[in-house]
Amino acid sequence: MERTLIIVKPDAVQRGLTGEIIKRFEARGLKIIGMKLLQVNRELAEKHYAVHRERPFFAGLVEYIISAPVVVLALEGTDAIAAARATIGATKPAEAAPGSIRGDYGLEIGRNLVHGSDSVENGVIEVANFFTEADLCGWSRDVDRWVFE
Ligand code: IDP
Ligand code: MG
Repeated sequence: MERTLIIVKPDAVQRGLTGEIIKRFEARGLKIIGMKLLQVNRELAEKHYAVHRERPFFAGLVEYIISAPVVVLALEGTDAIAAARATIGATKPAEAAPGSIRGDYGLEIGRNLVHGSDSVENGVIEVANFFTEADLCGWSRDVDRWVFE
């Protein structure tokens, strides 16, 4: 089972799309093992996006992510990383496929609604950046045998 960190970014929360976005991951079969609303502080934002530190958009990206509350989720499932990223869509919303979150709700790269981890290793690291093990709930879902073979 892979783990991925999903962030419903400030623009999505402000636009009232939180439920719509969570619904898509949940309906896909990904299991929510952690979820909270928080306003990210600068230190955590810079840590989360450390890989982009040298990029010209880094300062604006940090300002965006700390500007208002986000909802973070830890999701678990078979191929959770690839499945979640496909559900999210391409980084540039204008290029994201219709049916994906960014393809249905976004226009600009700087307001692309949602984050999803990009590798198994980063999924583990990013979940740990936002959740303690005690925050996570390793529950047994009754429908799991109808989702996981
Ligand atoms: P991803 O979110 O699809 O994984 P990344 O390349 O990891 O995309 O970039 C992280 C985030 O940084 C993007 O989701 C977007 O919010 C922001 N970003 C990336 N490139 C640009 C850009 O050229 N201008 C403004 N923001 C950008
Ligand atoms: Mg990324």
